Amino acid sequence: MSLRIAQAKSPDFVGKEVKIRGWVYRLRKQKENAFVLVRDDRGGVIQCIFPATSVAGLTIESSIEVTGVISQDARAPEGGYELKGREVRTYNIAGADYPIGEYQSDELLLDKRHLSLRTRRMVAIAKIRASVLDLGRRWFVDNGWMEVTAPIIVKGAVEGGSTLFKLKYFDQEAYLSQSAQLYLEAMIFSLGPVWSITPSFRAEKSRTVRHLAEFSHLEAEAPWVTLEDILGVQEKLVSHVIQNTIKQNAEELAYLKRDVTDLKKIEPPFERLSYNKAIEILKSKGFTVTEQDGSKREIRVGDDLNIDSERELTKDAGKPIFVIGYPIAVKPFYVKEDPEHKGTGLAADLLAPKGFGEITSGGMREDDIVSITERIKKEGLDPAAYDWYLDLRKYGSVPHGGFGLGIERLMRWITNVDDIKDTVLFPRTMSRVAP
Ligand code: AMO
Repeated sequence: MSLRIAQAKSPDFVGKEVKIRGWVYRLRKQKENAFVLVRDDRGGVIQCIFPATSVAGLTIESSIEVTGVISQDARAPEGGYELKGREVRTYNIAGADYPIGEYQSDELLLDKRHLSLRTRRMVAIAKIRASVLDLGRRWFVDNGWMEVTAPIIVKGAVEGGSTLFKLKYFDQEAYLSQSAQLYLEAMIFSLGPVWSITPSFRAEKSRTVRHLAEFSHLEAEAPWVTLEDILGVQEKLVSHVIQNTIKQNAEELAYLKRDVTDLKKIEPPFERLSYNKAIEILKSKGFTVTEQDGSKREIRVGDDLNIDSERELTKDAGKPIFVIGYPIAVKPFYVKEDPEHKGTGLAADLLAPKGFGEITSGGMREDDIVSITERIKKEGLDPAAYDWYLDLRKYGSVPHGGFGLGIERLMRWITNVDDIKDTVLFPRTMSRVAP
C-alpha cells in the first residue's frame, strides 16, 4: 500500500521502506544521482534520490510510484525528510513540453488552469476554499438552519435585467439564476430558516478584480426576523469562518504570504454605518462621482456606493462595516422600505475592510403585496413573471429577511489574492469560459 507523502514524512518511518505515489515536480540530475521532488495529490512534497541512470527519460509531471527508504536529513528540502529510491514505477511519461514553469504570465496560468491547478499556490487556495465552504455549512447546521437547493434555471430576474444570462429552454425563454433568494423566500413558510450554496450567474460587462460571471453564492433566509437579527447572523457567520480558517489553514495562508494579524481581530460586533453618514464621510473627503457624460461632481445622497467609495470608507477599517439604509431607489424591488424613514431600505451591505469591497448584501423583504407589485413594475419587470412570488405575499405573508454572501469575495479578502479569478478553480468571466 502506498502512503500519502505527508504521512511518510514522519519519525515513525525513518529507516523503513515505504511506497509513495505522485508526480515529478522538480528534477535535478547530477553525474551519479538524480534528485526528484515528487508531489502528491494533497500538496505533499518529498525529495527522492535515485541513481541517475534509473530515472533517465523522466520528465516534469510524469506520474510515478516510488519505493524506497525514508531518511531524515536537516538539509533535505521540504521539511528534512527524503526518500532513497530503490525502485520507480512509471505510470505515464509526461510530454516534455509541460507548459507551466516557475515564472508564467497570469494569462497563461488561466489559459492552462486545468494544469496550473497543480501549482502549490492553487492547491493552497483550493484547500482554503474547501475550509471556507465547510465552515460556512457547519455554522448553519450547528445553528439550526436547514440546507436547501434552489433551481438554477429560472423565469425571472432577481438582481436586475442587465446582468441576466438568457437561455433557450425548449420553446421558452429562461435565465440562469442570479440568486436563490426568491426561492428561499418560498421555502421559509414551511421550512423555517433555510440556507443554500448555489452557483449564481451574472452577465457582468465589467472586467474587475471582484466580478465573476459565475460565483458560489451562500444565501440564507428566515421568517419572523428583524434587520438586526439578519446582521447578527452575518457577523457571527463571517467571524466563525475566518477564525477557523486561519487556524485550519495556517500553512496554506503562510504559503500565500498572507499575514493574518488583521484577520485574527475579526469578531462580532461589526460597525453599523448609516448610508447617510457614509455619504457625509465621503463628502468630507471630497469624494466625487463621474456622470455618464464624463463630468465629475461631488457625491450626494441618492448615489449608490461603488468600488471606489467602498474602498474610501473601509481603507482604515480593521473590521467589516455594515452600511445600512440605502435609498430604496438604488436597491432591488424586494427590499423593504423602512416605515419610519420613507424612501430608505431596510437593507445593508457588508463591506470588508481595506478596500476588499462588498462581501454580503441583505435585509428585510417587502412583505406587502401592493407595494411589491408596484416596485416590480417600477423596475420595468413584468409582474406576470413573478406570479408565484407574489402568492407568497398573498397567502400568509410574514416579516422576513435574509442575505447573500459571495464565497469568492470572502475568499479574496481571506487570501489577499489580487484577482477574484484566483479564488475559484475554473473562473468564468466576460472573456473566459474555458477551460
Ligand atoms: P447581490 O447582487 O449584492 O445581492 O449579491 C450578493 C453577494 O454576492 C456576491 N456577488 C458577486 N461575487 C462575484 N462576482 C459577481 N459578479 C458578484 N455579484 C454579487 C457579493 C454580493 O455581496 N439576492 C441578493 C442578496 C439578498 O438580499 O439576499 C443578491 O443577490 O459578495
